[in-house]
Amino acid sequence: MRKLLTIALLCSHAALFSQVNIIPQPVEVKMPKVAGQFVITKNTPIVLEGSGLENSANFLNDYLQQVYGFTLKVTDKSTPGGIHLNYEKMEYTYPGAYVLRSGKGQVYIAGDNEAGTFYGVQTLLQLLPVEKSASLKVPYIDIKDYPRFQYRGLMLDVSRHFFPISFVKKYIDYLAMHKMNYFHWHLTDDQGWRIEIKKYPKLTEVGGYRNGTIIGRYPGTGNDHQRYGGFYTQEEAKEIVAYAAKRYITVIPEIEMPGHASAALTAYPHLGCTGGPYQVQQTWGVFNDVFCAGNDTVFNFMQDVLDEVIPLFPAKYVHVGADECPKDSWKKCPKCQKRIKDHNLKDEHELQSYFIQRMEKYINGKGKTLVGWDEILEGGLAPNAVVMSWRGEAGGIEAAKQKHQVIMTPTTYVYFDYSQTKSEDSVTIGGFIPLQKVYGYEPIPKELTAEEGKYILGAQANLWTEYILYPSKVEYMIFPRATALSEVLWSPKEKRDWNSFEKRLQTQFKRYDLWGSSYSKAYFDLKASIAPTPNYDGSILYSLQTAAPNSKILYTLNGYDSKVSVYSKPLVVKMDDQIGAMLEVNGQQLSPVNQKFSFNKATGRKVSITTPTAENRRGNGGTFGLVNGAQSEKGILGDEWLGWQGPDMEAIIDLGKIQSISSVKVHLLDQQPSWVYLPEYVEVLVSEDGKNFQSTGKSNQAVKESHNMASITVPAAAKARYVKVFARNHGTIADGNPGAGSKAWLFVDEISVN
Ligand code: TNX
Repeated sequence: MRKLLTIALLCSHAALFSQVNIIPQPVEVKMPKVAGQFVITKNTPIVLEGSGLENSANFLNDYLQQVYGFTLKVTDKSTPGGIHLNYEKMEYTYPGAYVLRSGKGQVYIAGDNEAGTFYGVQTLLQLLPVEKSASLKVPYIDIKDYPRFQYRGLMLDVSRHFFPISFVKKYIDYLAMHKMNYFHWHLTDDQGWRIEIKKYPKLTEVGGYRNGTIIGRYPGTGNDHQRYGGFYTQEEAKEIVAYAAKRYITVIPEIEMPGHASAALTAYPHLGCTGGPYQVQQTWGVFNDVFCAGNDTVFNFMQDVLDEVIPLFPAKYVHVGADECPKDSWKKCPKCQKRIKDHNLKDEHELQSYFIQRMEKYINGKGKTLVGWDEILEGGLAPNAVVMSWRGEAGGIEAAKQKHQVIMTPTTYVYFDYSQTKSEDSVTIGGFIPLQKVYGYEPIPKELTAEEGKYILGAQANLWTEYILYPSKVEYMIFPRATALSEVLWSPKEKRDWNSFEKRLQTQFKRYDLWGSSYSKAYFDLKASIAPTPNYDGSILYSLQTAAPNSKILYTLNGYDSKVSVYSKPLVVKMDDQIGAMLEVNGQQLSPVNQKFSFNKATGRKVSITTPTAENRRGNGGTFGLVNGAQSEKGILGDEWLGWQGPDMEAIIDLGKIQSISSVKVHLLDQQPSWVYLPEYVEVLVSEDGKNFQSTGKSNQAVKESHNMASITVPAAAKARYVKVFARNHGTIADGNPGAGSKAWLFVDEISVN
C-alpha cells in the first residue's frame, strides 16, 4: 500500500514537473514532498507584505488582465492565503535574488529587493497555463533564484525605422518577462534623429524625416520616394523611462557622435566640415558626413544636447556611439588638421579619441559614465569608458585587459538583425545566427583570466532595423533568440543545457502565441548533415533531421528525377548525385534543402589535419568536410569552409588502398576585403606507407571559379595510398589593404584526388 502511494505521488510529481518550463532556468527548483496545485481564482488576493511592491502587483494584474481577462484584488492587510509578495534577506552577487514557494493555500514570493520580487512574479507567470481558458493552477514548487550577470540587455534601433511609443513599451515588457534589466535606445543615426531637443528644434523637424527609403536589400532596386520619419518628445521619453523603471529596467540613450551624423548635419549644416548641403540618408551603410572635430561649436552643440538628454534618463550610462566614423572629411578639413597639430595628435584616429575623451570629461562632470562601441579603443581609450564590443569579442577582450568595464554584443552571436534560418524569405541584413548559436554564447571570453573576466558586466543583443519595418518583424527577429539569450545572461553557467532548453522552448512557443507575438519557427527547419561511413569505404551518409512535430521528411534523388520517398534513415550516397528534400507538415511543404555531391578518389575517405583550424571555422562536420563530396556553391562563409588565420594547411588523406592517381585539386575562397587570401602555393606529397612522402610538385596557378572562389590543381601522377596536401598561408596582409598588418585567412572546403 505504502509503495503504491509512493508511486502515485511520484507520477503526479512527474506530471506536475512537466508543467514547469521556466526560462531563464532558475538556480534551484524543487518539488515539495507533497505534490499539489494552488489555484488562482478571481477571489485570490495579492497581499503586499512590504512597501514598494506595487510595481510587482500591478505587472501581475496587467498580465492577468491581458492574457486571461481578469485582475485580482490587491491588499496590504496581512491576510492568510493568496499571493504574498514580500522581502527576504538573501546571499547573492548581483541584485535580483528571490524565492518563490507555492504550497497549500498560498504562493509566497520574496525578493532581496524590489527587483527580486518582480523577477519572482515573472517566474510565477511562467508557471501559469499557456491556454487562455484553462484554470490557473500553479504546481506546488520551491524556487531559489538570482542572476549571473548584472547587465542583461536588448537594444532597439529606432532611427533606421521608427517605432511608436506603444511598441517601445511592449518591447520593454518583453525584456521584463525575460528578467533583463537594460534597454539600450539607439535614438540618432544617419537616417533620422528621433529625440526632441528644445534648443535645436530642427534636429527633429528636419533631421527626423527623410524623403525616401531604399527598396530591397542594399544596394536595392530603387527608392520609394515616401517621406518617412517621426520622433519622441521629451515627455514621451520620460514616459518610457518611467514605464521601464516600474519594470526595473534602465533605459540607456544613445546619441551618436562623431559619425552616423547625417540627420543632425542636415538640420544644422554648420556642424559638418564642409558646411553641406547634407541629406537625411535614404539608404544604409556608413557615410562620410560626420561632425567636425576641429570646430568648438560642435562640442558646444553636443554638450547642449546632452544637457537636455541627461536629465531625461536617470541611467548612470550615456552612450555616445563612436562607431564607424570615416576619417575622409577630417583629412581634408583645415580645422580638423589644425586641431591635430595643436594637440600633437598622431592622426585622425587620435582625433576621434580626442573627440570622445573631451565628451567623456563633460559626461563625467555630470556624474555619468560614457559607453561607446569598441571603436573607442582606437587611438586611446577614454579613461572611465565602458566598451560595447560589437566587432566580435576582440574589443571586449582588449578593454577588459585594460581594466575597463565591458558589455559584450558581438556580431558573431547576438546580432538579431542577422537571419536565423538559411531559408529566410524576408529581406534581412544577411548573416546566419541560429538559435542554438545564441544559446551557446559565453559572455566571458576564455582568453581572459578570472580577474579580467570580472570586467565583463554582461551582454546585450542588438536589433538594427534597416530591414525591420514593423513591430511584428521585430518580434520575429528577436524570438526565440532573446529567450535563449535570457538564459545565457541569467542562469548559472553549469545549469545551461541545450536539451533541457529545447524541452522548455516548446512551452515558450505556446507562450508567444498566448501573447499574440510573432516569432521565428526556424528551430523546426529541416537540417542536413554529411558524415563518413564507419569504415570510410568511399561512400557518404546524408542525414536529415527536424524538430517539427507531426512532420514527414520527403526526398528525391538524381536531381529530382526520382520518385518522392519518405525519409526514415540516413541515405548512403555512393556516386555523383543531387538530393532534394523538404518537410511536410499538415499537407504543407516547407523548408527545402538541396545538396549536390561530386565523387572522386578522396570522397568519403579518412582525412586528418596537422594544424587545427580557427575555433569558429571548423566547417560543418569538422575536418571530414574536406572530402565529403559537397563543394560550396556559394562563395560565402557558410559552414562548409574550414579556415586558418595565419597557419598553413596540411591535410593527409588515406585513399584506403594503393592506387594510381593523376592530380589533386583544392577548392578555395578568395575574398581579400574580408582578409581571405589564396595560398602562396599548394604542394602535393604522396606515400604508399603513410611514413615516407614524396613531393609530386607545387602550383600557384589559381583558376577562378566565381567572383570569390578559385581552385588550384597540382599534377600528381603516382601510385599512392596516402596523399598529403600542403597550402602555404598568404601571411601578413600588406599595407593599403583591409586588415593590413593582420594575419590573412586561408579557407578550404574541398580536396579532390583524381
Ligand atoms: C553596424 S554595430 C553598425 C550599425 C548597423 C549594423 C548592421 C554598430 C556599432 N554599427 O550601424 O546598423 O552594423 O548590422
